[in-house]
Amino acid sequence: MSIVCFGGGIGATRLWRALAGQLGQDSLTLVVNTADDLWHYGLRVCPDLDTVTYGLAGKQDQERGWGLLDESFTAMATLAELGEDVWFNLGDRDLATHLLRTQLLSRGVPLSVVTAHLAQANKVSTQILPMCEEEVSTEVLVDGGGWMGFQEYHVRHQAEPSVEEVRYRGIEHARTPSAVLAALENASLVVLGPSSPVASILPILGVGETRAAIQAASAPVVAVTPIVSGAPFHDVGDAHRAQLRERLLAARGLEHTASAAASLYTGLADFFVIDEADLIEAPHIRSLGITPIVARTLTHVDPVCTPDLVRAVMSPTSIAQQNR
Ligand code: FO1
Repeated sequence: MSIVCFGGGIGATRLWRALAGQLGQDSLTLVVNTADDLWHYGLRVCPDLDTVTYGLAGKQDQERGWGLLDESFTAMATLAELGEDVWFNLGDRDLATHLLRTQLLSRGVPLSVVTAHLAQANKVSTQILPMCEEEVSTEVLVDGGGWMGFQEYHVRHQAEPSVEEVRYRGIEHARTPSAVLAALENASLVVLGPSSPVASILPILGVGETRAAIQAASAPVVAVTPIVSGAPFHDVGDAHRAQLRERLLAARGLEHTASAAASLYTGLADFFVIDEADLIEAPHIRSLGITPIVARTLTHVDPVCTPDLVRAVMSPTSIAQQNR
């Protein structure tokens, strides 16, 4: 079993951990968004790469969803004492990752090699691939303001202002890594994770020939909804991420619904996993040429849902076998 998974960040990492737990870490290849990376105090920070690495290593702070367990923020508190406006928090232990990454990059080591080194150092055997080597930056045009970087909008401005436009600066120069193409050729299943479609999946699909290579792969492609209508927010972070997703979808003229997310994967996804609460959206998804699969997806609200979601994500492999 060889599963190629696209997406990163908090939502997708929960699913990658569940799949790795069931099938083994070596069964997965993760292709991770780097368009929300930032340079901060001279350091290259790759939030989605780090979230999946820490998540698979069992070192992720589950409550925050990002950063490391047993973290302290003394360096940030000291920067504040020095008069800095600290709006993006790098934990003291997390800083070590950014220091090492930045030093290796400055010596000419490619991001993919740095990422593999960090995975190995964290005892993670899953292949974790950045979506590309080139720097791509998600930027948003906010209502009444100018263009700003993704993290500035998401963290500093708490995704409050509405967004008129989203762009992925530098994407035209980004090339699909050969390791991504090789993984897709050997894949038995392709998964588009429950990540924010506009922030975390579309930048990956926009790189070079990635979208075309997924379409050309013989493996079935299943996407998982990040949106469940009427779901209770687990915590403040959950509510904030929903608002961010909603604002970014609105910039594309889309509603914050599972079927709107599915519409972004038309011509690409064969299957789309929706939550049982959104059964009513199934006909709409079918009309997009995508087969809906219904499951209990809120694994962070109730861990009991995890086996059901894993079963749903894996089900296209048995359908593909039956059709052979
Ligand atoms: N998210 C926040 O809401 N506030 C932060 O200060 C913050 C810092 C941070 C540092 C390292 C890291 O890997 C992630 C961090 N995140 C923070 C999460 C991050 O902004 C996002 O949730 C993702 O970029 C979206 O996937």
